[in-house]
Amino acid sequence: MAVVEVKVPDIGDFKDVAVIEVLVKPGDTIKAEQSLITVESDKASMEIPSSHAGGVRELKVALGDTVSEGSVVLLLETQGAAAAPREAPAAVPAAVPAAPASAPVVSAPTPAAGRVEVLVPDIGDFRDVAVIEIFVKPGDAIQVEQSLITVESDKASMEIPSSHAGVVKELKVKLGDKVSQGSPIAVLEGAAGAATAPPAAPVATPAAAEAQPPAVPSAPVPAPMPPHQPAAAKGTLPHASPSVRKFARELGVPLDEVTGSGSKGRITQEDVQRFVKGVMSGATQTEAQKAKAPTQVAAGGALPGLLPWPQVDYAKFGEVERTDLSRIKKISGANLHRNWVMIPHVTNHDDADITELEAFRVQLNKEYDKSGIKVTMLAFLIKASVAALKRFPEFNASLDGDQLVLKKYFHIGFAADTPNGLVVPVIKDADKKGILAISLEMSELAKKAREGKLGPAEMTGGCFSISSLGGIGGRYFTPIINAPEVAIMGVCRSSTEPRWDGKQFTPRLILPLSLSWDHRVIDGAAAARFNAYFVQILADFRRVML
Ligand code: CAO
Repeated sequence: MAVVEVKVPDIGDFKDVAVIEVLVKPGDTIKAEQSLITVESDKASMEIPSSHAGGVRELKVALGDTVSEGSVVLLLETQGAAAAPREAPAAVPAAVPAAPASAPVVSAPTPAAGRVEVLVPDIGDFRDVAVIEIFVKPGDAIQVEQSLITVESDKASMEIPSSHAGVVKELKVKLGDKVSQGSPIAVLEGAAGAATAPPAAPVATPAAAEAQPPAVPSAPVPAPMPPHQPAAAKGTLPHASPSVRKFARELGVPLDEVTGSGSKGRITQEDVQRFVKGVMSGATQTEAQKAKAPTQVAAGGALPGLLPWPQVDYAKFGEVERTDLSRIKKISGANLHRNWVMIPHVTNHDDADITELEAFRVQLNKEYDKSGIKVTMLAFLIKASVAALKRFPEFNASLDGDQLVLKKYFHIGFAADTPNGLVVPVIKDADKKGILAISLEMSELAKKAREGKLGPAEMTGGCFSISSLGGIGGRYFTPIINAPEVAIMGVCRSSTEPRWDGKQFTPRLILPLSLSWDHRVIDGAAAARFNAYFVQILADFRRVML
């Protein structure tokens, strides 16, 4: 056993660069070539691999530290003869992306006066590297040194800046193209003096002094780089260009919580903006916010002003058994709790006379007996919901800050009881489907739900939900609104009851309904009208066509 100091290798012109990610921790066993830290300059980021295999004894860098060639990254405990520290580990230079992106861009004058073709400069060992971001488009006026594209190799990404100011006339690259030194990036027009400037002359800006092409490591790359190995403790590393990382840092956005929409999950500036928007609107929570969220009450925390959850030793009173909550129960529980706490719920109960509708349903089931389709009451309730949502659009809405988002589509969710807990599959565009199609789709979705095979797309986008306990029993209940929807219809078991028809009591099939609604959006009169209309439709389903 020996202890090796793993140092930052020759990383070209990268000097005093910030450590933005530490990918290993004391106790980790690492392989030679495994990435240890990511460093970042203004324009490029790169991962620094280990020269040796071994166990991490001590980290010598922390996030935010600045390092240069020779800085000690960590102490590694290694086995056997290979343990002796090596001055310039052979494997390391392979990781060195050569050029800082502020290197001057060689440009070629084009025949047209005032036009210049901006080329990829000397970027050291970067060859045939993929274009992963394009920051400009034809018509854009750009400045000298403004980033044009980001290129990426296995280990590092860098932005390529423009050598000239001007207006982008034509782009010569597209996403996914492979470029090397000399590849054309764009044609600029109106580049003052650009056409006459000697192609290799450094751009006359204050940045020019440090904008020299970097010292390219002379050692040839010995081997292809191993694939990126994320730190076990941190999970997958966020994949983003330096400018996006910088942008996220400025806004305090935790990049590892942002979902990337770029190729291979790369995080773009738009993704960061979307994340911020989500957090500001309350639609997204950061991990830090979640840790403080009231939904943690059940785990032993307490809402401000409320008593803490009682801690009871149940075994003192008798035999007990503990089981873990299912994944679905944990997720739906947290959602239901938030909705219950945050939405001012009111529930209106009503009764619908479904005597004729049930007779029609039974008749249809006889007719379609051999087709494999079972016409369910729930399908009629979905269709009735669509009609009521059309009549009362504020029920087909969501709150977004001070605005109401009124939906012009009709996607209806239905609560399904599964062995693992409650899920709400959604019938999309229920307004465009008939009772048979809805019945068929519902039974397929309910089957998938029970088998735990529903995909996220089948459970999102709902406008209004129905929770039917009709197959089980009960009279009325108070369903919890499935936010960001603003209302939900609860349905219980129908039963035959005497109803006065003006002359006598007659037996009628009565369906109990319980409509919960968000009092921030809907008021009591509207809810009563919604229910009255719903009841009217169920009593005479021909009205659905009106
Ligand atoms: N009144 C009387 N009988 C009813 C009825 C009602 N309102 N609704 C359904 N039934 C009958 C059906 O006709 C069927 O009878 P047959 O077997 O004789 O034909 C039986 O009850 C079973 O129906 P079902 O429940 O299987 O079918 P469905 O279309 O009514 O419901 C589904 C499908 C997925 C909604 C249901 O299986 C389910 O999961 N329900 C529970 C929903 C739930 O948990 N809600 C609570 C959410 S809040 O925690």
